[in-house]
Amino acid sequence: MRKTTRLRQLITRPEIAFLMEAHSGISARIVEEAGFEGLWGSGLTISAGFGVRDNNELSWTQVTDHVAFMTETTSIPLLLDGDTGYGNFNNMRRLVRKLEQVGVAGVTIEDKVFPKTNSFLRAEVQPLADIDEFCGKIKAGKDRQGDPDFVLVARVEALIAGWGLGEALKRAEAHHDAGADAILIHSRQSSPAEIFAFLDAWGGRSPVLLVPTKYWRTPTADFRARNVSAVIWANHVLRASISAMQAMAKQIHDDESLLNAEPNVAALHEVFRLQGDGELESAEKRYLPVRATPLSAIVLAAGAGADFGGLNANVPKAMLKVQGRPILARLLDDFAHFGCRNTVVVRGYHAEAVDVAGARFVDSADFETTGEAHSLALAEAELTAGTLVAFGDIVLKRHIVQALLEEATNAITIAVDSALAGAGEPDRVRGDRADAGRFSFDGVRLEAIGDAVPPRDSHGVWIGLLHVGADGVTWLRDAIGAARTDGTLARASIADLLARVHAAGHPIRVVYSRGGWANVNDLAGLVDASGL
Ligand code: SPV
Ligand code: MG
Repeated sequence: MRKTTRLRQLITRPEIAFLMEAHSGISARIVEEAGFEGLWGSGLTISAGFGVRDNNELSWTQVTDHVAFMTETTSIPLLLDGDTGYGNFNNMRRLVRKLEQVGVAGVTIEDKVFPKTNSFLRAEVQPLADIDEFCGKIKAGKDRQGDPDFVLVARVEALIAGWGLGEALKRAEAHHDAGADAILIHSRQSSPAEIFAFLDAWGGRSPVLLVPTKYWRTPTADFRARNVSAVIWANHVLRASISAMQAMAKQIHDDESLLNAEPNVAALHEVFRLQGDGELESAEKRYLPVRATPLSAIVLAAGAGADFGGLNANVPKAMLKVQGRPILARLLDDFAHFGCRNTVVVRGYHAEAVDVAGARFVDSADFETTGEAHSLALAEAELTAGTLVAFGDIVLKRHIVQALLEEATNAITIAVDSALAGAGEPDRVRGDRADAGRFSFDGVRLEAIGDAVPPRDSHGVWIGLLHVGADGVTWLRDAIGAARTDGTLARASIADLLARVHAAGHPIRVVYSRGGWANVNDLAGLVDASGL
């Protein structure tokens, strides 16, 4: 059912309806969840929420833009307090059309003069509109509405302005004749007497809405007994939040701590729930591309490092800082950037000093006498399809990880720096082709790795980063098992394991890049890394 139709039903059915004030998207949602059938978009509380006065200090477009958030977050109809219609009949026509566009179900306009003043302020400055002029505004609004069920409520301010019952009835009659769907009769008295007198005299000629802010002691049974169509609780959600905000701001200010605050505020997950985060989560599942396999990482950070001039006396090289961040933390950030949420770090030298957020740890007791393959074997259980294996002492530019992941397959894919082709570094690599430039690096296969590659034949150097796919997991585990069996595991390098995989006839893919990384194994490496 359209919200307009629903609002019309609420005010025309025999049973009383209750409209609750809201002034923002979140308050509107809270009101709906409380069980209310309709919303009152209060001019007073929307202005107050912006910290301005209820004197048309907000422009009409600021109001309509804001109210759009309230209708977007709710499914119950909203009756907007349209003040005096923000001008003459022409402004009123524009208002009605705009309100329909933003999903507002109805509007109330009051027979005062623009810019209006809140009805409870200064009785002496509540000039009433000329009746004919106001009736023209009602007609213009009704003529312009596109949806026949859009509701226009005419609000009679004669009692507020102190003109008495006779004037109130005269105006109600005129507004009704001009086409208003309902009358809102307002009073500033703490007794409902003048409202009841009006209701008795009006005799149900049209639906009537009340705002019992001042005559709040009146039992709702009395409104029911007089066939009131709808009661508007006009400002209580905002007033409740003001009290809560004042108390909490003061408490935290005085305590300089959140200790007494946290138990007395809505939980953060309640905020997320009200914002509709649950919907976004399921939409993400539906619309975002999913990685076939989630990304995880094993980082080998057991070694002390060579010559750092004492910098690594109490921390392993992976914890040395580059541009203010430990090398390991930077690496984890780089991996997290590509969706890696599960990292295991193998620690050894000064294990207690290796402490980075978001990682789990495996400790190597004999890191002094063992090498890379031994460390990897300690984390063997973590080797799953979609695992990055990396040395803990490399500093990278992210495009290297990106290129590796783009080329990654079910096999094993290794990142190779072709700028070091022909150099005598360890972990030399020979592919079935040299790096022939930016657009020709796809599909290169490993032919040899490590000492088996004479420097002059090398196409580059493995940078200490590889990706293992589903098949690669099995091959790498087999290689670890074989090294364990022949007693070479303890001293073996990762390159040795890769050589075994290759020797067993399995394909290893090579992804070339040029520079953009540093291996921080000594002071010179640390200097290189700072330039990245
Ligand atoms: C409002 O809520 O803004 C109203 C009702 O117009 S009252 O404040 O009582 O005028
Ligand atoms: Mg108002």
